[in-house]
Amino acid sequence: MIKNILKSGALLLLAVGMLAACKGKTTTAETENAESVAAKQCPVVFSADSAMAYVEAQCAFGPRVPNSEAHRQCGDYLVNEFRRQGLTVIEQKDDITAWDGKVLHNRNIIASYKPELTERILVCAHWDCRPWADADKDESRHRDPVMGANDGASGVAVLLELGRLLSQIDPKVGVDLICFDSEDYGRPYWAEGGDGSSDWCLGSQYWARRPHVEGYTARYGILLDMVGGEGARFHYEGYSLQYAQPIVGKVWNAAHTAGFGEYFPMRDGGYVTDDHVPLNEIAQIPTIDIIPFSRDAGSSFSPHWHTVNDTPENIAPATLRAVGQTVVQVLWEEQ
Ligand code: AHN
Ligand code: ZN
Repeated sequence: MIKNILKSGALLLLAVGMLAACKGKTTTAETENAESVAAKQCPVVFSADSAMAYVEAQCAFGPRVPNSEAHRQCGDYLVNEFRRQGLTVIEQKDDITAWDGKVLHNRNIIASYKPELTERILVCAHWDCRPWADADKDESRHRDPVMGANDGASGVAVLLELGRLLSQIDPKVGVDLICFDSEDYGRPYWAEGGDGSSDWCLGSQYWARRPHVEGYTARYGILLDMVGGEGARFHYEGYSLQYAQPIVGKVWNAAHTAGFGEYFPMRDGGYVTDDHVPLNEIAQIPTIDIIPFSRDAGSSFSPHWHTVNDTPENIAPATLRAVGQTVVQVLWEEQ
């Protein structure tokens, strides 16, 4: 709405006073104005409190491990919440056999804004929880499930808050918010089987081979994984640079424009096998991963990763906001 007014030259004078506090988007007049650098911020505010409430709502069901009652109930909650927001929801329910021979009742949930538009942006996260807290310092807890406040709920909470805001952001493209299932079912260290990489990301592998709409494509995709950690820093992820370097540039620039540059250092991180890999390699949609980078040895993304302490108390609303506002900025800039 605000954008439409600003784009109309005839209405600009009328709009200036009204929108002075709203920091409208670029017009010729504004780009020539010295203050226009700060004036590119999107006025729509991503709420940290709302996103935090969405983390808590998911965790209140318990660990959303595939085939569990908590998983079924949370899936229903996600579908209902996106529908309540006015989005069009398609569910992909299919049985997928995992590395251990178990049949997982996989449920990918796709919430679409303006499904009729062919130009689209995809934003995604996984919503399932890992059945095994196999990185816990207490070995006796390794077969307990992970609550997944950060590893699961955080990315989905950002998707839910984006769903609430999409009509205010009013992007000029369609948007698909995709919750992938069965990401975190990769083989634990004590088990045999699997090949160490294709046993992860089962829901996104399935979707990439069989998207919810025949012939589906998107300009690009953004994956959110573990976006709620205290003190998290998001470096450039390796596969994202390999397959979608311009999108990495776009998103990191948007973070800095939105005022959250300190969370997004413009430096290389590591390579992470995550849901964006099948999207890039199978669906051929250039997709980046926003995932925290830890310089520590090993593969820990945060101190609570794959431990029983990945709980809502250890989520920082400020981190959810930094990531969420960055994606809001990206969508708002999209024409
Ligand atoms: C591996 O550690 C193989 N992949 C990281 C992807 C992941 C796990 N994201 C959340 N949990
Ligand atoms: Zn995980």
